[in-house]
Amino acid sequence: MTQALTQSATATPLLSNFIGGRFVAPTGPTFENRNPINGELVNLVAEADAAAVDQAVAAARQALKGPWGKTSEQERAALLRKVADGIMRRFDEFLAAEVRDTGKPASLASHIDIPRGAANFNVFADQILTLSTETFRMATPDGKGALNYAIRVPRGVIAVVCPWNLPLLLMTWKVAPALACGNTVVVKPSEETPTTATLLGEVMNEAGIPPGVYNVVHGFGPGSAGEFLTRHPGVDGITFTGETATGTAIMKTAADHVRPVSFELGGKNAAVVFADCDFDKAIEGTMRSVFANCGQVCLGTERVYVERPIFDAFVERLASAASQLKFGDPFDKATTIGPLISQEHRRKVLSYYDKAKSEGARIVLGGGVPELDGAFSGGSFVQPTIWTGLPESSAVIREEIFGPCCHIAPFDSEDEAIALANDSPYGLATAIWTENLTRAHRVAAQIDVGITWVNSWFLRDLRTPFGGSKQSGIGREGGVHSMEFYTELRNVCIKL
Ligand code: NAD
Ligand code: 6OD
Repeated sequence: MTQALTQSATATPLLSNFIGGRFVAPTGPTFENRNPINGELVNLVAEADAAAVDQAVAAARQALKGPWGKTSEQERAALLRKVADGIMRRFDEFLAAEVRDTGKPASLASHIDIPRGAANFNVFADQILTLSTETFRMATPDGKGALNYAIRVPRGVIAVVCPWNLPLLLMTWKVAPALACGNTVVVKPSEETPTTATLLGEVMNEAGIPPGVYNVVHGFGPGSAGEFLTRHPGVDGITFTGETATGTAIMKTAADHVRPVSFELGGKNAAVVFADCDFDKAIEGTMRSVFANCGQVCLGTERVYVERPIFDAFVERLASAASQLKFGDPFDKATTIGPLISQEHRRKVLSYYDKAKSEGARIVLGGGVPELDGAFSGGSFVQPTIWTGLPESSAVIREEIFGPCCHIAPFDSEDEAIALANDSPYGLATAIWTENLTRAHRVAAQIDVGITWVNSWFLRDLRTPFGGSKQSGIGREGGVHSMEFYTELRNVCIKL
């Protein structure tokens, strides 16, 4: 990284806020960014105080009034494609930064996080060029009629508040459509993963995005940059991905000045495996849905329901496959699972491992901390874990853990499987495994979630509606649905 990092007083590199097209000299406190692989200090990060957030919102407002506000859809689409190209040109830098911040295997980040970061810009560049609105002709008493047509205008300054599990992917999933629609943004990346959002500032400048269109402020939630930003009266809309409890807090804040929100929140997702599934495919897919990214995917499976005739075989095969997951250097191709994001998150996940044990679960696999040699002894690793035998009322089955673990329970009928899958305050995603497509359609329509995969998981067409039901979110993003949030419709009525 070149401009985003400077030398701090202690000689540890310092990551700056990006405001008005510049990396600004820090004025306030700093916080540490540590590598979850080994606990080593990666760099310090400049925490944005209320004044810095003010500056970022003012820069975003100024840019709306400047040349950005007058760009055509075609011009914005061309600029977004340059941003996508810029990410791909600096692929290795983004990869190294994402791996350092998250500890995830480079094989995963190079396959999902970084290419999706670029793809988000290309997809919404396409989308903005095909966006249409409605028109209505109406009769009037004088017989001459009137014509109504709708136009879309940008919402304004958008606050983008992001989590740490897929930092670049989830941030650009919101920034790209916001910019495509002509908004300006102030991004608050997670305090755990501040780097790729900052690096993107350099790419924005290289691509010719005007100063102030894309801003980044670093810090925490309450009493820090997250709260300063979402509370700011200069923000016209808030898009947030993170925990349901945080969404609740932000929604209360958004009520002041009546700001709209788009929320992608937590999940406690079920997989439903019927006896007529392709067994190998179901095992392979469930391995990914439970353990990918060390279980830190909002769409991930933490509850697996398996039809009784194949229950024992499924448990045994999944445990056998999961026991082969390999910890290690994230850049080693043999490494298939990384650490959790932080020691704090490890304490949370391990508290559920303890709870499962004390509630009498059968621990089929794992349940603790792996023994790793010196290089990784300071890392926040936990064992991949599989349980059976808990009652559905257990906190382990009801609450989102966000770790590499699942509980597997048997079912005896389709209706029972649907009821079990739906028995959750969350409603984000589900995966159904069956070779009977009539059953797949029937079951998919009855599961209360935003996204159902049949015989796959996390297979994404970015034009489709993405979001959660119940406490898993508000609104849908993706394709035209993103455009609905990032623009406001105005009707023009012309008397003929
Ligand atoms: P989090 O809610 O703790 O933090 C997310 C962001 O919100 C961070 O940037 C944080 O600093 C900020 N924040 C925290 N409190 C705030 C406040 N009061 N005001 C303003 N900002 C505040 O979430 P996390 O731990 O970073 O991410 C994991 C969670 O995200 C899980 O629950 C996961 O399911 C969810 N998630 C959901 C989706 C989805 O698409 N539905 C995608 C990814 C992650
Ligand atoms: O693929 C996406 O667009 C998306 N928002 C994925 C979310 C994953 C959650 O961890």
